Amino acid sequence: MNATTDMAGKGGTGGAKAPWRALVLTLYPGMFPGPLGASIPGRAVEDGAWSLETVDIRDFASDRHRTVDDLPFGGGPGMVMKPDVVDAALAVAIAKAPEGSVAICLSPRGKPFTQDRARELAAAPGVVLLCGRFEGIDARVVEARELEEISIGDFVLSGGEPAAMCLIDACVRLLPGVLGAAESLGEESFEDGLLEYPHYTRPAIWQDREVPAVLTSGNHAKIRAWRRAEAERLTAERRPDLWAKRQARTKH
Ligand code: 9D3
Repeated sequence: MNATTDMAGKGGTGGAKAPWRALVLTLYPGMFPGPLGASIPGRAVEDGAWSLETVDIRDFASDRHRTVDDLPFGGGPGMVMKPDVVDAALAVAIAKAPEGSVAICLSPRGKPFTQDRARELAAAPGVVLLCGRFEGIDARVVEARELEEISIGDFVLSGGEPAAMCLIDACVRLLPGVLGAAESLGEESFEDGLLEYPHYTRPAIWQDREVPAVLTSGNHAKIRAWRRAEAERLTAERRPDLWAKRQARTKH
């Protein structure tokens, strides 16, 4: 037995745990890692907390033109990704993925992505993410592979890739050891369904604008109360949906 097997499962800091794994199926593998190679997710890859692998869907086309799409049955605009090609790519990705990984299709018709789902996916061994292009993917392959369809919001992207990057980013920052202690603590205070209060730093006067006087008063009880009131005001104003939920929950 060597040092590595000795440490297995001991929860030490020696990187003994298998990395969280993201396998991304795309027609544009060159878009990755993109923003996931920088900042927090980039550092976390270097630290061995997670890994990213792309699968080029076009490699699974079977004709000499490497066709991945075809006309929609029933007519209408645009093209549809072929089920046989997408399924062959999925078979390879799922075989590579750790047991228990969650298979997802990024789709504008999917269920809205949430922080709760990010927490659940971060707790899984990894994800297999199918990025659509054209009008969409043949519905039969989504059904046959029991893919969970996820959307990142009510706006139209050019494809699933930027949505996959958002999902991965949201999960990766929740992996153990990825955020520093200070960043993790900040997390909890804003998980009570409120938007954040506004932030200020030096200089105390900038372009004739002063920092709210309470923040330089040294009265920490008053500062806490001001921040809470600002958070509530902003939430009620900008996010009536969140505000209503919170009112129902806390019965103020
Ligand atoms: C006119 C019909 N369009 C649906 C709104 C077709 C269409 C537009 C854009 C089909 C796919 C796309 C590409 N978008 C995604 O793949 C996507 C997406 C999005 O556009 N918004 C929010 N979340 C997501 S997840 C994947």
